[in-house]
Amino acid sequence: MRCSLPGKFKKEFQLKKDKLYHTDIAVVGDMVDIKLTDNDAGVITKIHPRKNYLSRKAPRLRGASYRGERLEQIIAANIDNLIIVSSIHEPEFNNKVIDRLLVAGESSHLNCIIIINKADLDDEDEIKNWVNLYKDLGYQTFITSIITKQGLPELNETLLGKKNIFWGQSGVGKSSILNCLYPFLNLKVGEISYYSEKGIHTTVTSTMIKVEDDTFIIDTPGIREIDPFGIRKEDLGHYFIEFSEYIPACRFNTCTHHHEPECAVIEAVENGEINLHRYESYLRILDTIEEDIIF
Ligand SMILES: Nc1nc2c(ncn2[C@@H]2O[C@H](COP(=O)(O)OP(=O)(O)O)[C@@H](O)[C@H]2O)c(=O)[nH]1
Ligand SMILES: [Mg+2]
Ligand SMILES: [Zn+2]
Repeated sequence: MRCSLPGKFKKEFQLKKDKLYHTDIAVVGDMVDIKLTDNDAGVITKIHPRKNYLSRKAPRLRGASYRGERLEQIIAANIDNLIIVSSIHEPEFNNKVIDRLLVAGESSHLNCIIIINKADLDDEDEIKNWVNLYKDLGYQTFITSIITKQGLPELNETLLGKKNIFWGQSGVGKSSILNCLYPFLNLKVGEISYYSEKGIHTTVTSTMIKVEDDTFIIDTPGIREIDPFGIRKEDLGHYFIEFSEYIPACRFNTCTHHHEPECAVIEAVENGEINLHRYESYLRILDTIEEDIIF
């Protein structure tokens, strides 16, 4: 139902420890109360508290002056599954993108599921080691193909009765997979999200679609990057789920597992208990967290 959002909801800011955060007022997935103004239109009167939400640092706009404050952009709320979609080739498999999305999902308390698509392009079973890595970590991991239909029935089962948000690089096959599962969606395939020369992408809002009773899909067209919001350096390790058991044994409780002496995480990497690729992803993300964020 088409609803308007009264002005009083529109400009809300939240003050947390001396810093201002913009809060997106009503987002995809929010539960709201509405008042009917017509047979098929209404006004939002209340937005209910969120069970969880997925957010990212708002992209920097050219010429905008940020005086230290960080803007949080909420993408969707009250989600069950974050479906991280990747492909074996075209585009080439990229574990660092998966790990970054896992951090976003873990820090937002979502159930993370990994899809590795385009299995039909994997002649040599190159992907096996990656699949085993994520399965061993405990993530449900599907290898799929829209050509052979491999993995799709199992994926379908997993989505049932849940609110599922699909995320991944452009071209990995998100729309194609959704079309296979739910042909009536008729999503456009092969659409490259548009970026202007200045690197600012056009605003495309995500939408939530009911595909079966109690089963919902959120597609995120045009949103390419996710830079997790509000994670401190010393907390990042907790979102690499296999690090958690080692972290308490680090000498310093603010250990960032980077250079500190007697770091149990680094030890576990050195003796092969933590996968080196995962640790490299960790270091890469750690490097992008700014020191001066105070929460
Ligand atoms: N070989 C192969 N190609 C696929 C598969 N899934 C999608 N594609 C192709 O990959 C391209 C991008 O797909 P699309 O669904 O638009 O990706 P999206 O950007 O993630 O939504 C299209 O040309 C699809 O036909 C697959 O399983 N195997
Ligand atoms: Mg698409
Ligand atoms: Zn450490």
